[in-house]
Formats: sequence, C-alpha cells, structure tokens
Amino acid sequence: MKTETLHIAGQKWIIHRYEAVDSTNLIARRMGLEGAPDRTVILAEEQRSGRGRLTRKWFSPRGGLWLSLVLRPEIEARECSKLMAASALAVAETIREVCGLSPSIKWPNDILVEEKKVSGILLELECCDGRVSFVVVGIGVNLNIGLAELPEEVRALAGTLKDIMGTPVDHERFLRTFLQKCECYYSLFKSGRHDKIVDEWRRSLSTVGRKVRVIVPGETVEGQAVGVGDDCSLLICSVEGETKAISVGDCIHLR
Ligand code: BT5
Repeated sequence: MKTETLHIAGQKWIIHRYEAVDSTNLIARRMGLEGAPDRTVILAEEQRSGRGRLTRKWFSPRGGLWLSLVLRPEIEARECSKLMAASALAVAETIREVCGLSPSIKWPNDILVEEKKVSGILLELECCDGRVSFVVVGIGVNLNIGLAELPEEVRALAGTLKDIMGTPVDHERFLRTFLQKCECYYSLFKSGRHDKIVDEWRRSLSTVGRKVRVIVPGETVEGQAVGVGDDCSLLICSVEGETKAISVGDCIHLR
C-alpha cells in the first residue's frame, strides 16, 4: 500500500493506493472505525469482491477506477442522500471535463453515457448512538476496461469510457479532477449550501420527465417522474394522479 497527500483548495486528502483488494468500501469502513480522518481515499487497481447495493456484485477488473471516500460530516442519516447526489454530480462533471462526453444521471446512483451505465455509487453509513460517525462513499467508474472484460450478464446495460471514446483515459487526471469536484461539492455540503447541490441535481437528472418504474422495498411504483424533492427524493406521479416521493429504490426508465 502506498500513501500520498493531495492538497485541494486548502484541504488535505489522504490517498491510500492498493493493488488488489476485496472491496475498497470494506477497507474504508475498517479505516473509518480505526479513526481515519475526514477526506481519506482508498483506491484499488482491482477488486475481487466489489459490491453494489443490496449485496449485488460490482465487477471491478484492472483498469477501472475503484475507490472509496471516508467522510466525516456532522449530519443526520436522512441528509446522506445529498452526499450521494453530490458524488454522482462530481463523477458526471469529471466525465464531461476529462473525456468530453455528455453523461446523464439516472436516479439514484447510475451515471450513464449513451444510456449505458459507466459508473455506480454505493453509500454506506456508520452510526453510533443515533449519530452518523462517518460515511463511506464507494465509486466505481469503468475507465480503461473493455466491455468484453465484464461478464456477459452486465454487458447489455454497462458501458466503458475507453470503449465509448475509442482511446484510453488518463487515469491520474481523471482521479485528480474527480477529487477536486468532490472537494467543491463537499465544502458546499459542509457549509450548509445543500440547496446548491439539490438545484444541480434537479438540472442533471435524466430521470425527470421520463416514464419510470421504481422498485422500492415491498412495492413497485410506476408513473411519470415529475421532479425532485428538497431531500433529493424522486417525485413520481402515478396514472391515478397521486404524487409520491421515493427516497430509495431501483429505477427503470420505461421510455
Ligand atoms: C452500484 O450498485 O451501482 C454501486 C456500485 C459501487 C461500486 C464501487 S467500486 C468502489 C467501491 N467498492 C465496492 O465494493 N463498491 C464500490 P447497484 O445500483 O446495486 O448496481 C449493481 C448492478 O450493476 C449489478 O447487479 C450489475 O447488474 C451491474 N454491474 C456490476 N458491475 C458493473 C460494472 N462494472 N459496470 C456496470 N454495471 C455493473
């Protein structure tokens, strides 16, 4: 493991670089429990058991960008959806700036390019006595891998930046730009400017305006995605004309 420090806008980001790990989120959690400071980054070249939400697998061969952030904001658990939104916005802006592509965000955690998932985010909270002691934000970006390196089962929905661009992406430039965007959003978040994050989230979500099906625990909600709540939830208007705010779930764009 190699450790380096990056100073961004006066803030210290500590990056721990690993070769192969099971999951950067697991290492980040362990380091968080051992007292790792705010703005710690765990980066791996490869993950053997990368994880998605709800114990799904996240395939992470060499060449991708697989990292987890340990963040220690003083917040309540319900505010974490804004950190998820901020992370997705940071990934999308980095893809736009470094790759010159036009990404879109599918609620709640998919970054798409040409309608293919090129990145996903997994946010996990560690709570103690009812308070959030730290947050682990795991981010996977299919950077310099070919679609053929991913298993058959995900190829229909996944995309990789190298394949889409037809050329490899500068990994270090992507990482640094991404951490700069993270610092920008994280400082907004910590200074209480959540409205700015929510506004940007509203502007960037390609889900709004679409007909969607959202699978939430114990229920499936179908209708028109009509907007975003101040807590980053998705507002869905059903055929009966009832509007529901959904905070977690799996969303399918129907058309
Ligand atoms: C996610 O979950 O999209 C969150 C992915 C987070 C991955 C990062 S990598 C660094 C950190 N360490 C970890 O262990 N995890 C985080 P979800 O929305 O549940 O999507 C998971 C689904 O995406 C899977 O069931 C597959 O269908 C699909 N999938 C798996 N690997 C993929 C890949 N490399 N590219 C695109 N889709 C993939």
